[in-house]
Amino acid sequence: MSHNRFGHLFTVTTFGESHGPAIGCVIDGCPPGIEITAEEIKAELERRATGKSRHTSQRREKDDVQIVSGMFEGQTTGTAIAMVIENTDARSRDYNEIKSQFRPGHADYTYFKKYGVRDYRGGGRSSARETTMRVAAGAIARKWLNQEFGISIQGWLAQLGPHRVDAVREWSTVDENPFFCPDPSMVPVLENYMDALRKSGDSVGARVNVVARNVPAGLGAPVYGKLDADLAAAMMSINAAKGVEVGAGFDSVAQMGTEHRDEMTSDGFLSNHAGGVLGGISSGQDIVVSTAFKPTSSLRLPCRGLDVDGNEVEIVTKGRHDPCVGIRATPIVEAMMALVLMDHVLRHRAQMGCEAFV
Ligand code: EPS
Repeated sequence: MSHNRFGHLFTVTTFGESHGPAIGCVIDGCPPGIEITAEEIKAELERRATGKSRHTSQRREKDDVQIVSGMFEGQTTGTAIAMVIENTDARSRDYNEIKSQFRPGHADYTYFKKYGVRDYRGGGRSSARETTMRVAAGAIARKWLNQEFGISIQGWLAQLGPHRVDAVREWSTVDENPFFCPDPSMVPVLENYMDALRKSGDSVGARVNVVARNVPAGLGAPVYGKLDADLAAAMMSINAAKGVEVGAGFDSVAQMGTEHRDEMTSDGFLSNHAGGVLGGISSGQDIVVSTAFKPTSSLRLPCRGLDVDGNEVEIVTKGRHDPCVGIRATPIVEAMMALVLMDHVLRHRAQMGCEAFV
């Protein structure tokens, strides 16, 4: 069983818990010769990290990544890459009172039902802390995809609670505000909304979109290796993900065939309702994926719940929680897009040989 491993040829195995000594990953199948430094990986990690604004968890992790294998003189060697990050700011005492309680809406309950063991410290393995390593591995995949194919991957916040970001106004603003919002005029609205939300003690959901450009046609395979199925699985594996759409997604339900089909001309496709995937195989169009994140379930507002013995108890969660986990999800969906594409490029080459992309 390999439930902590992602991918087929470019595989990423993550390990570690939120309050354990360290988290880490092992990447197997990475091509040699990718020039990448710990600083470049750190730059990606910084985008996802907690404590970067008042709108996220105030836990302060340095996220100093140690590359302990698979790199020599600044490049990947082709052998297993191992990366480790120490946890330096875990505060397990915040969780003492819910040691034997299940937070409603949280994985506490199902982990216990499955394993019969309760690692109450910061959510243990179910913590979003694990996504750090996806971003670290994604940084390597991204770099290679860009070098080999000019593939670029860009995520953005498309909705936060009731506030929809209707249009991408300026890509450059995505990394200039704490929300990854592509519309600068929305940022003050989101700031005010989040300030009020934080004071109320409640949490809210969000939608994060991602687009991959310059993806060659041909990635993905019938019938259980569909690119869109793998993308959906990858996004759904992110903590708090509750829904994924590819292209027009659920809007397809109300569309007519004449509207949905992406007509083709010698100049290319006339629309992209398919989101860049036809029959599970990339078409060469932009790949567009949207992911819904539920509201954070760790709340200081009391609620009814159960303890491990089945007693009804009032539950109050302390600690440094994100009022909206979706705010930090943009770098994570980008990383998952990169990991899926990297794996599929290698799979396509493995089957189709050197001429795979002619
Ligand atoms: C998280 C709960 C919080 C967040 C954590 C994710 O953990 P703690 O209560 O220990 O501060 O800070 O996020 C991170 C540490 C991170 O690096 O993303 C959760 O339950 O998912």
